[in-house]
Amino acid sequence: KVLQLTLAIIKPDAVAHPLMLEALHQRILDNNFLIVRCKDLAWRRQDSEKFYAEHSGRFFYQRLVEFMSSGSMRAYILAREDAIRHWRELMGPTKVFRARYTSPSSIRAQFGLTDTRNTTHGSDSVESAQREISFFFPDFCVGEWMEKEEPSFRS
Ligand code: DAT
Ligand code: MG
Repeated sequence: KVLQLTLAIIKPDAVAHPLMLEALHQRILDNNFLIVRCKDLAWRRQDSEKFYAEHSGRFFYQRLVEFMSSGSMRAYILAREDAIRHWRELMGPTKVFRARYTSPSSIRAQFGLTDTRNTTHGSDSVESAQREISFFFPDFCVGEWMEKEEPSFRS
């Protein structure tokens, strides 16, 4: 099994509630993800616009950009076999009400407030994972990490 990295974010709606943040952190550990990097940060509006540039023009873009720069969030680099797919599965569908119907035990079903305030983010492909990891952790070098930190991981 091949180790894969993904970028996960706990969004401002969840970080604002310490117990929710704690529950989500635990959820990551309980699902066999290795936490490679973790940091708390807040975006300026322009960071938010840049990160979500692919959605500019969509009806929810302004709302999304404003929300994502409204408070602290927590970003993770997570490692696991098939990490991208597993994390997205754990999050559930983008839309909270769909999540509640189709994946009631998913993070977005349990904690999401609205389709925009939906608790977490996860990369959706190998390419976006690479882009998003360097967006948040510009100094992170996967080769160096493999070599120096000798990750042993569960799968
Ligand atoms: P995902 O976060 O599941 O990858 P996405 O990339 O399509 O979903 O959209 C990015 C974020 O934009 C999403 O997490 C919340 C917001 N969003 C997407 N679709 C929306 C909608 N129909 N209404 C409100 N917000 C939406
Ligand atoms: Mg997306």
